[in-house]
Amino acid sequence: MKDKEKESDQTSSGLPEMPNLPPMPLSANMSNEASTAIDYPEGHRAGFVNIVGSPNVGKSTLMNKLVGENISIINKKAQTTRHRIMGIVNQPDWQIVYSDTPGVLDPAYKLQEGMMKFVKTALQDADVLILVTDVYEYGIAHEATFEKIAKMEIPVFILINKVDLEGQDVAMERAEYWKKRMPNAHVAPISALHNFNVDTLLESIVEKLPLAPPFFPKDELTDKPLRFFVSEIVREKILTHYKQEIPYSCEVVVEEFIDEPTIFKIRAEIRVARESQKYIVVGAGGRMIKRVGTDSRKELESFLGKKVFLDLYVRVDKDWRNDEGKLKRFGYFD
Ligand SMILES: Nc1nc2c(ncn2[C@@H]2O[C@H](COP(=O)(O)OP(=O)(O)O)[C@@H](O)[C@H]2O)c(=O)[nH]1
Ligand SMILES: [Mg+2]
Repeated sequence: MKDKEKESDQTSSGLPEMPNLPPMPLSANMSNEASTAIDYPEGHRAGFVNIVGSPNVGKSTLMNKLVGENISIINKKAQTTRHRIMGIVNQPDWQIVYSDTPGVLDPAYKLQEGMMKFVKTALQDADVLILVTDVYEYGIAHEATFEKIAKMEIPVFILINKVDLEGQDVAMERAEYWKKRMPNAHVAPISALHNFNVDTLLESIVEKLPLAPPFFPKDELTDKPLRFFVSEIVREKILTHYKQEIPYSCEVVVEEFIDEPTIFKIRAEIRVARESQKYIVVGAGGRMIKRVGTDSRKELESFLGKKVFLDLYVRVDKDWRNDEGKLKRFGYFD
């Protein structure tokens, strides 16, 4: 009898049956329909335009400007972006799937290894590559990545960002430097923050797109579900409010996300790596966490377009940054 029961737990392939998972809320514009179901005109162009570069050069700012929506969080602290985030721009006869990626670096811990994996796949599946640098940079933060890009046969744009901070001379000098280092690349100065040269860039990108059907339904804006953006908004507030290692030791996990007619009820946990960090994040008398909560709720309300009740907790998740199992659950590894 016991054996029989055991047997009934197995599917015909011999693998245990999938557990009954609760449904994941998806954003309204998310869908898993195959691209064959989408209508598109003859001569349609589509491609993956992937944005890479050193930390803090303005990749996410550029991505948001190109997409026209704030889908990637921006902060003056380095390593703000931890995931590969897609932003889709649609026109009747073309579709661009941009990918914002974490800044390139030599990984010092497992989380950063996961972040670099996103960069690696973005290098592999790009139809057009955008390497963002800024007026201060010679070379990029991870030379091996640069060597890889230099050997690519797809169109590569090298964009020298933040030209608003330096004169024309510096921009010209940097452009010469990059043209020498990568003669096949299209080099251009931009200011993502001030929208300088961004429209011209878009036109050049469209010209380089291969003939292809759309990859996503034409009304989709991103590949990520709404709750991903919820955790990112809270994480951005953590980057703003805390110093030193705290932002790099926090992960935000959305534990509950209930969409009611007039309100979103959200429960999120800030996971820290050590007990001492928990005290800092909570702050004296809970003052710090309250500030993060209030700021997050305000931004969530404007992002979601509805009232938000946000329940924010802090929990120690010991050394999560180096735990592959946990990182998998947080979406950093497949
Ligand atoms: N002055 C100036 N600052 C910029 C520009 N683009 C981005 N920034 C700033 O640079 C910092 C890093 O930007 P972010 O987009 O998060 O960089 P990422 O790490 O490469 O994604 C932020 O404080 C931005 O506001 C620009 O064109 N000019
Ligand atoms: Mg970024």
